[in-house]
Amino acid sequence: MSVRIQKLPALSVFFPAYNEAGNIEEVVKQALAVLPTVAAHYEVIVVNDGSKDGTLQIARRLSKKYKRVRVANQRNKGYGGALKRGFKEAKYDWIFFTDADLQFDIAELKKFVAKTAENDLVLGYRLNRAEGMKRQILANTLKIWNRLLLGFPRNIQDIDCGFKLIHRRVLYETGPLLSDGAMVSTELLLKAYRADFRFAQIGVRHYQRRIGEATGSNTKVILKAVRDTFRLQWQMTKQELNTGLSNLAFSLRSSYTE
Ligand SMILES: Nc1nc2c(ncn2[C@@H]2O[C@H](COP(=O)(O)OP(=O)(O)O)[C@@H](O)[C@H]2O)c(=O)[nH]1
Ligand SMILES: [Mg+2]
Repeated sequence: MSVRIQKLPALSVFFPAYNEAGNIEEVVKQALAVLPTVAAHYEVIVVNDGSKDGTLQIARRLSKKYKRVRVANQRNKGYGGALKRGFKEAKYDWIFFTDADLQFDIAELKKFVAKTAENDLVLGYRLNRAEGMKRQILANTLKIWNRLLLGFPRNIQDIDCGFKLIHRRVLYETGPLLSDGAMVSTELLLKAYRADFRFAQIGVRHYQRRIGEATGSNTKVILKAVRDTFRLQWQMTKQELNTGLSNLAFSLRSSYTE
């Protein structure tokens, strides 16, 4: 029988935020309303990724008003850079992150927490994708690209869904993440998958972005993602070569001493 967890002892939540002045307050409030129902202790971190609008000022004001909210500020590094900062700042074992643009409903986190007893990662997949044609074509191209170039597993349904609950042990194992851009999700999941971590997938609703601008599919972001794929592929090949070589050295050494 599977165990349904209702409340985690502690949970870190962070939001990667780039120019989300019109959304950040509502997102944080949504989190503060849901979190007491899913965790005994929690913290909320807004990772301001070099926003050019008033995101930082609003986040700072919220952090003064709510003691569980804090701000991590950095110059703009991209989605991956923002995730890395969030992981570094998070102090609890379970870490949840989602986008700061109100495209998801944080209340859906309850279903995710229920799966934590037997998993290391609980991954959202979008039941509907509230985005334009261009974006969907891009997403499908990226999916094929990931499969061909990196051997990405077919059974992970939605790599880029910005709604993930992860145990810290996964991050120790996957080592320092290489990608500062959008490829970070591919890198994280691929490494976790190869390290045999247990994962569950849950469908979540996706809502239209009402305020602010989605920059996830602009040319700069795409070019960075392409470059990161090659870097990732090279890094993983190197890692495999190293393991292969040390295994070989080990078997040579043991046959020598036998
Ligand atoms: N595009 C973009 N998003 C960032 C960056 N840094 C953090 N983010 C956040 O990453 C999340 C996803 O970005 P978004 O543009 O909505 O991507 P999309 O929903 O995939 O189109 C949002 O919460 C952004 O605020 C960045 O440099 N670029
Ligand atoms: Mg978005």
